[in-house]
Amino acid sequence: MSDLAQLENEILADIAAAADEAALEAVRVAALGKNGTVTALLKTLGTLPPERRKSEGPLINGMKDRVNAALAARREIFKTAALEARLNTESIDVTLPVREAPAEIGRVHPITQVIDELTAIFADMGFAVAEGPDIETDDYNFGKLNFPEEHPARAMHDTFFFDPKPDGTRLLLRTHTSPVQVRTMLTQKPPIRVIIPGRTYRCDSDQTHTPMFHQVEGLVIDKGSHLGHMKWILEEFFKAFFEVDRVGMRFRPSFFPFTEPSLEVDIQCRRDKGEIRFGEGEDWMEILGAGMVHPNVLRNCGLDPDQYQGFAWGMGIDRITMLKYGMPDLRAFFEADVRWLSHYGFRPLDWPTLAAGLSPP
Ligand code: 2U9
Repeated sequence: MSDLAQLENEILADIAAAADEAALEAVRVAALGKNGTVTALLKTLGTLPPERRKSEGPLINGMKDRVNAALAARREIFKTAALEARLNTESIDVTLPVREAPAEIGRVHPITQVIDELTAIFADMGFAVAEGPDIETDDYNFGKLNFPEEHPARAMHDTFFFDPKPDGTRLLLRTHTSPVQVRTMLTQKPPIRVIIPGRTYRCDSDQTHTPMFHQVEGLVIDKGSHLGHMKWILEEFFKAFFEVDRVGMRFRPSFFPFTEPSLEVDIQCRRDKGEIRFGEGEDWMEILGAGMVHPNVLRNCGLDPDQYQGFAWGMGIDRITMLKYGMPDLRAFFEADVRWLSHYGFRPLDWPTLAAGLSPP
């Protein structure tokens, strides 16, 4: 056997014996790499006289082609084996129950749902949503809202204060969303129609109070705004929110530093075996506070009270959520218990719209 044939047999035997891709690559490099045995033979061709080059060239090149073909065939075997191994280990049991998509498992918190509902109702009446920071200045939370210095109304808000700064001023956690109205009036020209849903904080904790709670306030400022407009807006809101055809409302005089006159609003209801129905019955439930924006507040926010009037209202979101969806305990809202959320929460794709119905069927 010629040396060439022997070398070829050796290489083909090595290829056949290679146990995996790495071993096969080593055989290839030893034969066809820069310093490989076949490469060395090919290099000698250039130094041979023309007749020998003519006779030996096809022999060496033929051998190189057969080695390449053997390498490719062996590689194919490895590939097929690897695929088969994967198919054997990655089998799918089609009889297993289908795992639910995250959008099916997740739940929207009832407060988020109610904020989305409020937003849909007021957006339909031309209101924009305004937002502001939870950490506020004393001036925006109290001063501009006509709370006199050292007035008991400030103490009634049970404020969480931060440590005073060197200049004596101190920040606080907003006790109501009203500073957002202040910010809106200072930056936007009337007519203004906004609602402000958001978190508020008071140092108060018992069965019906949590230190963090949610409010929605509304504000309308224009040249001829009056309480008649507000009555219509609130009536439309309650009918849409509680999904009833009519609501009886009762206005009682009240006091807030930031409104004059100030009033409290009750809605008619019937209490029946622990259930409450709105829009009918002989009972009344206090639901919100409201009033005409105090002229001092308008002035503090850069508006001329002789030119502009406005009305505002505020209510607790947590409470109207409990009333609408029959939740007995306020504290459960903030306990992050996934069992409570899967019972009371809402499906993420049931987005409330006026056209499709606010609350899911
Ligand atoms: C500006 C002017 C007026 C917002 C108002 C109330 C009455 C009110 C409470 C109801 C229940 C808060 O969650 S609650 O404790 N709110 O009674 N809020 S008028 O009046 C404003 C706000 C901002 C510049």
